[in-house]
Amino acid sequence: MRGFFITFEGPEGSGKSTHVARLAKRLNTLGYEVVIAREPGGTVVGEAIRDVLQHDKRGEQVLPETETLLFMASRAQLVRSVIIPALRRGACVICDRFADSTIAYQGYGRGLDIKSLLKLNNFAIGEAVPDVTILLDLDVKRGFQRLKQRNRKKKTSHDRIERESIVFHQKVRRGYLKLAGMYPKRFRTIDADRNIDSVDKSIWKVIAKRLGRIREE
Ligand code: T5A
Repeated sequence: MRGFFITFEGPEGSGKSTHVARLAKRLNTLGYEVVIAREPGGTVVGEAIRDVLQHDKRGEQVLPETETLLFMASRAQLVRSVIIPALRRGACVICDRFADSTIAYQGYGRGLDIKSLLKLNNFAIGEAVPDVTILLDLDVKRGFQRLKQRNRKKKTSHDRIERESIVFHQKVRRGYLKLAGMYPKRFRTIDADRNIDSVDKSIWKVIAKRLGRIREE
């Protein structure tokens, strides 16, 4: 595949959506075709799954195994109908959360078997392995402070997974850091506890280098 596949990961409120939008704008300005996707969602089927998992009252009854398979189903659909066709065209695909979210949340957070989740992920993503994964690392409480402010502005409230305990979210954060250690070539961990422009600069440094826009250090 000729394109370039970037995923953003991190705990709640770490700035993924903010930086996905900024990076997309920058790449567009430079003349790249950019496709933005998000998980769960990004397709008609995926958005329906997102509603059940996050906002629908029926989502309250979802068991961890079922939740996992729903995230995988959304992913399988997104990969084959959006991500792979875009990469084959040569586009830059930027995905707001992807397969690592399941390992962090359902694996390290909920305690499901990591090896089984990795196998399921392989089945769901096929050949769509990210070229680079930006992990925006942030203290959990700090992330929730940001979400509180954002939700107040947008008049929204926490979704089902955001309502999990702080301990759950701390396990997720630690899980991400373990993943970054397991896949050092693909992951780049960025300290997200800085102002938006500084974080943006660090992200661009990583991406520009990978795209060959600046020389290797
Ligand atoms: N999930 C997902 C699983 O459990 N398993 C899976 O396999 C998958 C794929 C998805 C949920 O599903 C779970 C994880 C999630 O719980 P979502 O609604 O898509 O949820 O939301 P998240 O991806 O979790 O995104 P968040 O809502 O947590 O926020 P972001 O995108 O990380 O943060 P963002 O950009 O909205 O920023 C939050 C606020 O902070 C400000 C922004 O302006 C915004 O107001 N901000 C900063 N403020 C100060 N300094 C900075 N550097 C800032 N950066 C951003």
